[in-house]
Amino acid sequence: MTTFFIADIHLCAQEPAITAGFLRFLREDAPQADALYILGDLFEAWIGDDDPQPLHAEIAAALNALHQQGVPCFFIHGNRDFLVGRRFARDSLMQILPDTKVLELYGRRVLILHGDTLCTDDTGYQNFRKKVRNPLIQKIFLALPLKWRLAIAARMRADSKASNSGKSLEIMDVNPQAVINAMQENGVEWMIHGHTHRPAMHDVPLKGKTGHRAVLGAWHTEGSMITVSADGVELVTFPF
Ligand code: OKV
Ligand code: MN
Repeated sequence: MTTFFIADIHLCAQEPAITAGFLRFLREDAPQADALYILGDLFEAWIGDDDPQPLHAEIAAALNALHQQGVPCFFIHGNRDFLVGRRFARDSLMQILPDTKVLELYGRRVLILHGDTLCTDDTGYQNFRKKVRNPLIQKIFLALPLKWRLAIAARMRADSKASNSGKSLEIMDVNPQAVINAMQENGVEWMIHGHTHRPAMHDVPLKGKTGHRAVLGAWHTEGSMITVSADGVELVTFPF
């Protein structure tokens, strides 16, 4: 009786070792879980469900196969794959959740989210987010020909790489008050998120008690997950 959480796999055609590691995880590890939650940035980029990349169909098929084995899969959008939509959800059988969600797991209330909304000190990113998360702007972008979307996205990634190189590590991490606010608004003592690529377990000072923040690692050279069971919450790394 264990629920698995992962995030920041950042799948892309240029990183076949990560893809192979993720497919092995879905085949060999994930079938043991009660449910699998993917907390964003499953893909390095996403410009619409109509992108004909073979990688996308391969991942949809593998997630679909996990569902057929009785393991439901849930997905929260990340800052990179926020355009993953209904068609990919249908093909993969994963259920797309809202950006924040409170789970009741083995008697524990757990807030789950990608984590980018907690990085409130990065005002440049939060301004970018407001624009690309606007439903009207998304509708217009998705109506463009695939070739235009590919070109726009490549340009945006190149620009972002250039601007991030000037940002400090503190700006890119979560804001401690944003963490406290999110936990108190949702009445939880546990939070699980990814995004920062800083896997760790943190204590959070809440009114009268200590909360806990579990942070997932990115899948660079090994896998990272958080398991939740009646016994507790654990951060686990494993080779591809
Ligand atoms: C994802 C990020 C590129 C960060 C563009 C409207 C707009 C969506 C989009 C294009 C880019 C996602 C979808 C990508 C995340 C970047 C660069 C920085 C910090 C529009 C809606 F504005 F053009 F109309 N995009 N892609 N970045 O390449 O996957 O998260 S992406
Ligand atoms: Mn992210």
